[in-house]
Amino acid sequence: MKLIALKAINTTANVVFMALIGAFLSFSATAKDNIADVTVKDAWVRTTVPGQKGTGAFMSLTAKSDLRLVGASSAVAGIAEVHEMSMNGDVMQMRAVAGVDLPAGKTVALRAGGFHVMLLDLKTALPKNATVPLTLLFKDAKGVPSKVELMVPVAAIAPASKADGGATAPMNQHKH
Ligand SMILES: [Cu+2]
Repeated sequence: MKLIALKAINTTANVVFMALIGAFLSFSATAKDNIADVTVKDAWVRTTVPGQKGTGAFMSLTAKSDLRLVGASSAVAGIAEVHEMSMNGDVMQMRAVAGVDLPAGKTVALRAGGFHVMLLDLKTALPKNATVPLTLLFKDAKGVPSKVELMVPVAAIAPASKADGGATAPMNQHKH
């Protein structure tokens, strides 16, 4: 009888131990999913016409501490890349870049003709007034990753900058 009781205690201890391991693992996962302290303003994604497979996302980013925009992802795109557009003579070219530096406190614009987030292999047409989920991926100087999740409106042209300077709502605060 005593032996059984001890076994039961032992099992309970194991369960507690496993729960602690689980808590530790989920804490580790949370640390990998750091929310970047970046203010995103005036974000928009350009509309597409049927059959169009790529489009750009534009916004201004202000990081609280030195960060680098290193990537993006979106449920509507098979591929999302950080791109830079530039003029080569008369020809507008764009290419994927490794990242865009966001010095602390400095607002960096991703806009037509410059840096942008390129959404490729689009899975759906993006008509005006649609909303696109977009995750921006950052790294700090030590390589620690962080991210920001957004719901970005689709528009044909850059929306006028909001007078109140309202930040684009993070997804978890987004209201319909
Ligand atoms: Cu591009």
